[in-house]
Amino acid sequence: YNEETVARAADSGANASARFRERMAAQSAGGVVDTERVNHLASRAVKALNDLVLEERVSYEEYNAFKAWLIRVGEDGEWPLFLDVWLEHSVEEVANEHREGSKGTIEGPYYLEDSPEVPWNGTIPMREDEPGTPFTFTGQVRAVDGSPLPGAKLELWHADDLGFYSQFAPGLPEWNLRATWTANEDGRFEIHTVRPAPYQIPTDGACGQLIEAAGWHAWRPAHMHFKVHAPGHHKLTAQLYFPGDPHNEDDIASAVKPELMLDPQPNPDGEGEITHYDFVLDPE
Ligand code: MBD
Ligand code: FE
Repeated sequence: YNEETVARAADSGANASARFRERMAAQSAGGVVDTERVNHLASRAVKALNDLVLEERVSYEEYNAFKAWLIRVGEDGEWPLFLDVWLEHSVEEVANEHREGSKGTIEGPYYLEDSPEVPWNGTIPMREDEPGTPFTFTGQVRAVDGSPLPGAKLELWHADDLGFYSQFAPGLPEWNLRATWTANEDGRFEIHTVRPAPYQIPTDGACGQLIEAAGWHAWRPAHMHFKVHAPGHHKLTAQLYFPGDPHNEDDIASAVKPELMLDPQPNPDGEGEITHYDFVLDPE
């Protein structure tokens, strides 16, 4: 890819922050503040940081470096990235503790609502010369009692073969590699797309600065994001992964689970690879 299409942290961060703000604004029903709960959580958070300073004997030099870095996270618009990479997995663990159906995992910073609708066996919007291995994905959406859920909606978004997400990296068509399928009368779907590449979070912003300073790495294994929903059922947010990816064991976002592994095989009926995965939704 050339200079013009180079993704910059400040751009993807600003987009992620703006999109998040829009979604929150659309949802806000003027929620009542639970003073007790805020007091409890905020006090514990402040205490945890104070304990850290005291236990680790943090210096003014370290304190000021931390302050400068926090300011930069905001300037780079990387609060969504930072929080989704290093905190969301615990929130997801709490939220889905009692799920009976398929495992979920984190949403991450790059979800967009209202992606283009395609039929139950449709192809994802992609460029004419979209790089990457053609990938067919079949499956069924079911309830926990095993009954199929006809008309279930399945949203998919994933990075391209260079690890870029449309609307967060420049130079990509608006809805590239994002779509919504409607399952057929048997709850089945058949997705046609290309295999995503491993994803490196932006290295030129505040998160990248932290990763470099701490000697960490910036990689997530290749993954496909899903939201699956049907009337009367809890919406499932998940990601699916590919066996053998070097970062399945050390995902920077701690979002890989053994139940979320695909098993792609050469497609006997066409180009590229084919895989199968069923989604089971919990009743509301
Ligand atoms: C991603 O693509 C992602 O899925 C997460 C969780 C964080 C950063 C980038
Ligand atoms: Fe992702």
